[in-house]
Amino acid sequence: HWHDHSDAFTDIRYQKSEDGIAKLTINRPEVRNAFRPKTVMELEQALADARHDPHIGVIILTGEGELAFCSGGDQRIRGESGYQDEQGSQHLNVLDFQRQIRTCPKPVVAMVAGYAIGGGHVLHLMCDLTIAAENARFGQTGPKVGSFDGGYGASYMARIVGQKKAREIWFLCRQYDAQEALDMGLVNEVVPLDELESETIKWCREMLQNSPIALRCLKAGLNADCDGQAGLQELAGNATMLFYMTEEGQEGRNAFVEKRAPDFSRFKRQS
Ligand code: 1HA
Repeated sequence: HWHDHSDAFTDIRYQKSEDGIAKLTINRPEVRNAFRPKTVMELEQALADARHDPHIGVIILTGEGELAFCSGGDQRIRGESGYQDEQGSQHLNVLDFQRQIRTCPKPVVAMVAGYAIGGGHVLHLMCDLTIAAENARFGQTGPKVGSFDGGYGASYMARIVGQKKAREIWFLCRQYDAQEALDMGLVNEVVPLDELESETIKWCREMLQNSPIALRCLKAGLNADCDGQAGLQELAGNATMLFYMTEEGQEGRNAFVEKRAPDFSRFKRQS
């Protein structure tokens, strides 16, 4: 079912299906799929590829194995100002990847078995949908390990679970099981572990049946409610794309290229 495109990668696996699904798998099970800067750079590269591949309609983000989706930043290589790469520079580059998920015009689905913890929990939050296995466990650890994500990790979490619950999750650093996550609206569905991938693919295929432009405009509209000017940019970008697809929009370009005055008179003024 999956074609492999992982050759350039060490920390992730990148696969595509014939029917339009891309799958990004964090592949560091020995550290519960914690990410280092290289992991994040590879995820960014794969997600950019999936976004720009016209055959891909939906993207799955997951972790290797049954024990973890992702346990956040690799604490072994955390330096004084970020997570250290192989050249010694320090990064918090997962924030860029969060925005990349957010602004990807195709749905991104988190497929969670085991732990989605810390920065790994925020990654599942950023995804449009989350399908969880019964063994999934969710939570933040920042205040325990000397970190916090006050960006989307706080404000968008509160949009999902509400202010009281978001403060509980961050201030107490408890872990929540799959059923509790479902009750909070943190995940869309809980399934037995051995059905996790088939159920996730079923959800993906249902979305693949629907209008891609409708899905991308809805994602932009749902984002715009929380994302201020960046959200409006995304929404307006879709409006521009649709305008470019009209004869009225194309008349402006044609007139310029043909070095004549544009004639918009044949286009109806919509009421
Ligand atoms: O907050 C941010 C950011 C905020 C703003 C901007 C950027 C950010 C970027 C990142 C982050 C963060 O992610 S901070 C939060 C970092 N993550 C954590 O605090 C979670 C740490 N891990 C755990 O709590 C637990 O390991 C676990 C609940 C995920 C799993 O527990 P379990 O099943 O009991 O396994 P455990 O024995 O703890 O772990 C297995 C192995 O994986 C251990 O290594 P070993 O003793 O076998 O050599 C463990 O050390 C390793 N491991 C697990 N998580 C991490 C890790 N190694 C490095 N980093 C990890 N995050």
